[in-house]
Amino acid sequence: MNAPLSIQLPAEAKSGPRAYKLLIDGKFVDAADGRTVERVSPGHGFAVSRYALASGVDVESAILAAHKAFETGPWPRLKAGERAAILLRAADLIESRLEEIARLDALESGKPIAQARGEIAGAADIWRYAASLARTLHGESYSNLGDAMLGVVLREPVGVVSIITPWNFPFLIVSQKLPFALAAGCTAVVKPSEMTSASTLVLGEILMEAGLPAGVANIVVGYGSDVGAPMVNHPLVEMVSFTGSTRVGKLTMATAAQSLKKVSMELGGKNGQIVFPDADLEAAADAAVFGGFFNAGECCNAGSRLIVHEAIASDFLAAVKSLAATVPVGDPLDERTKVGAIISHDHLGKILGYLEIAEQQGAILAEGGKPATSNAGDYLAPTIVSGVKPDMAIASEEVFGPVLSVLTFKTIEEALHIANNTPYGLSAGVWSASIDTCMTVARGVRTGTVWVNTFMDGYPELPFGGYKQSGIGRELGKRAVEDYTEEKTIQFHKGPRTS
Ligand code: TXE
Repeated sequence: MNAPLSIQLPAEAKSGPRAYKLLIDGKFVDAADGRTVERVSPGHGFAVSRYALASGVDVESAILAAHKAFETGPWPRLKAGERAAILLRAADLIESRLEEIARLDALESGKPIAQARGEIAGAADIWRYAASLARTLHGESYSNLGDAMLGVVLREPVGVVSIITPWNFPFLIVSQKLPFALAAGCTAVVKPSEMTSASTLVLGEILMEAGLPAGVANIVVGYGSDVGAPMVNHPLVEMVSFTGSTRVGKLTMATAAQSLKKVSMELGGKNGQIVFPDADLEAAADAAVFGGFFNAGECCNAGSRLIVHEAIASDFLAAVKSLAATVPVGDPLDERTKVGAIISHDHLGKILGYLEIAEQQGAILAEGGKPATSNAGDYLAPTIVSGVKPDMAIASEEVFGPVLSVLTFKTIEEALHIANNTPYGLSAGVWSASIDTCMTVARGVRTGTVWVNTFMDGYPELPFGGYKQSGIGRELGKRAVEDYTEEKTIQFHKGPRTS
């Protein structure tokens, strides 16, 4: 990064932070102890939102409201079509407020506005998909157990679900969880990241307007220790759906295990794009840059490792470097921006720490690596680290920043070994014109998703989740609603018992 960035302060900077309340039992309320917290836009440096800050008392109220709505409210008892109608209304309302929600996510997380719009449109599509699954969710019947027996397997909603989400895709990730829980007939308490809660609170407004009954979805804002932990601990919560770091995921799972709750975990990733000499190298270079720097690399699915055949490594790296140097970095609200602000100053420090260690271990800073000076916020241009060896920290740990590590391989076996040599198993990509090569890699990597001659596409129909320490369970896909259900076996017996 050479020239200092000049960031324009948007109109919101003059009007002062917009205030948000918690959503508990159908009402927007202040925190019981009246506390609030402000979110300063990481890209602009002004207070954009002021949220009511929940504590254990508010979590208790929210869980009791969700429990009451589940036990005695209409939601789990509605016809699936009636639940679906509300989810579809919510999707329409999301679209009607798309610009507002996208702007909030861009301001609070520092992501580019054009990208944020795509995420909100994608989220609306997921709400519609979940509505369709509400209507197709069904159990099974067994009439092959003899004349005296009819076996029926019901799919019942699991109960109250705690949903905990991170800051990198504030609106999209809650939309990968909540509509499916609601479609199944569950009720929920949602905790967005304390850094990016506004768009989830707008979702609360949308759900109320769409006609969701009181207490079915409650939203509390707060820190992991005061708000997240009691949401996981509480005896009335039956399931925890968590997206975030592998470290907190493990903690959360250990707590949930105390009362044997169901868990769904979407955690970190250290995903490799493997490039063979016979690939469309122009498309592969473009995907390397997109995969490495999308959402400033603050992305569990980031293609943070480029694993290139040594025969083309030098030319390919040159192509990737020159493309990376053209990526527009800067003001998240500028329509041209592709890489916005880093989520926080502390996080930037963590990213730079990884770069320092990589250089100490012998890797080469081939591109970027120096934070941009700006009049507001922390920015880091696309950074490429070459000469990375599989045993270096940067080859296996999640940096969560705009940093692409380049490794080389000689044989397909070696490429697979490198790709699999991390504790994570979220996704991978392979670039080759040979069907045999693509199939060998696709079958050989231990990841929940493999992209063949593409990278980071997503569809509501396709399951998403990780092998190994990238998580437990899958989101999206036709079984996403089933995750929020229990199976109940009923045996109807006719006549006298014989055994
Ligand atoms: O995640 P956390 P953060 C990774 C990434 C990033 C790091 C930290 O490496 O640098 O995680 O991000 C709540 N009980 N990913 O701080 O800490 C917390 O308040 C219950 C990977 O956002 O895991 C937030 O709502 N909840 C990831 C959520 O958990 C707790 C996406 C996630 O927080 C809690 C984001 C506790 N004890 C970050 N402590 C991905 N793979 O997409 C915290 N929380």
